[in-house]
Amino acid sequence: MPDALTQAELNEALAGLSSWTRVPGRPAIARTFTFQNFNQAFGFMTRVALVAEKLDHHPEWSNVYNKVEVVLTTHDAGGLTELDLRLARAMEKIAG
Ligand code: H2B
Repeated sequence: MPDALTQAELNEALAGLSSWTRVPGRPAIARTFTFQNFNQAFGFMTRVALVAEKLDHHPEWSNVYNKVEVVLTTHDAGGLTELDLRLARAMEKIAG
C-alpha cells in the first residue's frame, strides 16, 4: 500500500480531478456521478468494480437510480494515496 499523500501532492493531483471535492473532516475525496438511467449507472459500477478488484482498492459508494455517490480513501494508510487517484481517474474515463 502506498504512503498517504502530502497536502501539496494532493492539491496538485486534485487540480486534474476538478469534479472531485474533499470530504470535510476526513481524508477522502468524493464525487456524485449522474447518468441517464439505472442501467447506465449500474453498468458504470460494474466496470469500476473490475478495476477496483484489479487494484485491490475499493470505493465507498452507493447508488440510487441514476446516481452513484462515491467516496475514496485508503483506510489502511489513514489518508489519501496514489490508489485513490488511480481509481478516481479510472472512474472519470469509464464515465466518459
Ligand atoms: N480499499 C480501500 N479504499 N482502502 C483500503 O485501505 C483497502 C481497500 N484495503 N481495499 C485493502 C482492500 C485491504 O483491506 C486488503 C486486505 O488488501
